[in-house]
Parts: sequence; structure tokens; C-alpha cells
Amino acid sequence: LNWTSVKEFEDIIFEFADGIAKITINRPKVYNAFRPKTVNELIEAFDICRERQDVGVVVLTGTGDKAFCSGGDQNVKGYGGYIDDDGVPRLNVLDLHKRIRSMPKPVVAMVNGYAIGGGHVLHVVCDLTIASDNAIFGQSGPKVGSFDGGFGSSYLARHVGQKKAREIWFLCKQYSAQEAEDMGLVNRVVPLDELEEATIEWCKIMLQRSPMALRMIKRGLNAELDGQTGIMEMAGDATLMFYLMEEAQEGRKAFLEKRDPEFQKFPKFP
Ligand code: 2NE
Repeated sequence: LNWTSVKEFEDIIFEFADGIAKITINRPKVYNAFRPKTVNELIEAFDICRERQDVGVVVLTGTGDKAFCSGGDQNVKGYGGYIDDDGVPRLNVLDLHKRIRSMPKPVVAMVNGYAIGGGHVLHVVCDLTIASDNAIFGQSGPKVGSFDGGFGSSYLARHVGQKKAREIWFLCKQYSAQEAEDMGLVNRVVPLDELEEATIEWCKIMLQRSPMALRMIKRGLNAELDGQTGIMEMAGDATLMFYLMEEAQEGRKAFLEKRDPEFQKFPKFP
């Protein structure tokens, strides 16, 4: 694909081609670990992807062939979180998880190496994961003084089951791409040099599908875990579709024309 830059950032690369947005964490010296600035840039890029109607699918990956993301940058970890340039500790990666989860378009993790700690959680919250055969998966929080009891635990358990999720967190072992595929943690494993091609291939298939149908499926699958927030997101999309119907337009028109709405003319389907 002919990638073009969407916006210049310091810690990430943000590109677009043919309906696909590609967001690359670009901190190879620290195995693509994130600091608060990285997360803020990721949030901005995901927000742009949400707004842009020419983006149908978003791909998240890391620079190089060593790491997808190694989690929070241990160099800036302090009291209360990861210390930002302003000296304030932040854990803003949880806001990024929410963005990925509520993105009304598929988000694909293209895992090109280590997905460890908070980097592992990032692929867990993506809708699909395509991994290179050298990828390594695992949580490390309890080994380095951290944990993610949010989506990083509950949604992980939805993927692999409660026992396996507890094993992954309690032991902090590392798993090969093949093991990850076998436990339902990734969708597909391919040779490293075919990773982008395979990811684009799947993205192109999704781009041929009905965007509203994909959106509603994502909402439905999320709602099962997300409680009132999940129902709210799904109901929001139902409202969006209602606004596309003549019945909703009639209410607005009647108000502006200062007359009673003629709702009775609309069908009451079984
Ligand atoms: C990823 C892993 C297993 C790779 O091991 P290895 O032996 O292949 O490489 P090495 O030498 O450890 O790492 C290569 C370079 O990347 C840096 C290392 O310090 C090293 O730098 P140099 O010595 O060459 O200068 N690096 C790697 N990960 C880093 C990190 N996270 N922060 C800063 N620098 C990092 C191995 O490197 C590893 O285990 N990394 C640490 C993974 C980790 O514990 N991440 C934090 C987990 S907690 C978290 O992410 C989190 C959370 O639990 C909840 C909320 C938010 C975040």
C-alpha cells in the first residue's frame, strides 16, 4: 500500500492508505514501551480515526521486528504512575483502552514481536490480533510491581477462560505466537515478512463488509462484558440509525412546522 502520513507525532507514526489507518508505536530503543506522551498521541490518532469517514479499519503495531509494545516505560515510572513532562504521574493508557473498545470500526493489533505487560493489554483490547511467528505474549505486572485489573484481566479471561487468564497473570510466563493462537488469544499467526500483507488482506475483506453491520456486531460483543456502558454505546448506535429513519425526521419536521407529528403512519413491525 502507498502509506501517507496523516499527522506528525514524536512517539508514534500515523499513516493512511485505501481506507486503512496504521498507527505505529515508534520507540524501538525501549521495545516500544509507552510513556504518557506516547499514550496521548495514540489517543489523538484514534480520535482522528473515529472522526474520519474514509477510515474503515485501524491497525495498531510497533516499529521493528523486536516488539509490538513492552508496556509502560519503566524509565519514567514513579509514585502514582508514569511521570509526564509536567511532572504529573499518569495512567492514561486506560483511556486509550476505552477509545479502542468504543471505536465504531474494527481495530486490528498487528503484533510484530514482544507484546508484554501493558503492551499485551493493548492487543487484548483490539478486536483482532494477527501475529508474526516470532511474537511473544505475556503479562509482567506482578513481576515488576504493577497490574491491570480492568480490560487487561476481564477481557483477557473472555478470550482464554478464567483459569488461563489467572495463569497468565499469576505466573507472568511468556507464550509463543503458536501457544497464543492455540489458546484463542490471537486470530492468526504468519511469518514475520508476511505480517503486514496478511493484516492488509484481512482489513481489505472487512472494508468490503457493511460498516454498520460490523459496528453493531462490535457493540453487541462488547455489551456482554461492558454492562451499562456497553448498553449505552449500543443504544447510541440505535439512536443513530433511528435518526436515519423517516419516523425520527417526522418528529423534527412537525416541531419546526408547529403541528402535531403524524407518527401513526409508520409501521409497527412484529
Ligand atoms: C520485553 C522483554 C521481555 C524483552 O526482553 P529482552 O531480554 O529480549 O530485551 P531487553 O534487553 O530486556 O530489552 C531491550 C531494551 O528495551 C528496554 C530494555 O531496558 C532494553 O534497553 P537497553 O538495556 O538495551 O538500553 N525495555 C524493554 N522494555 C522496557 C520497558 N517496559 N520500559 C523501559 N525500557 C524497556 C523485556 O525487556 C521486559 O520484560 N521488559 C519490561 C516489560 C515490563 O515489565 N513492562 C511494564 C509492565 S507494567 C505495564 O505495562 C502497565 C500495567 O501493568 C498497568 C497499567 C499500565 C502499564
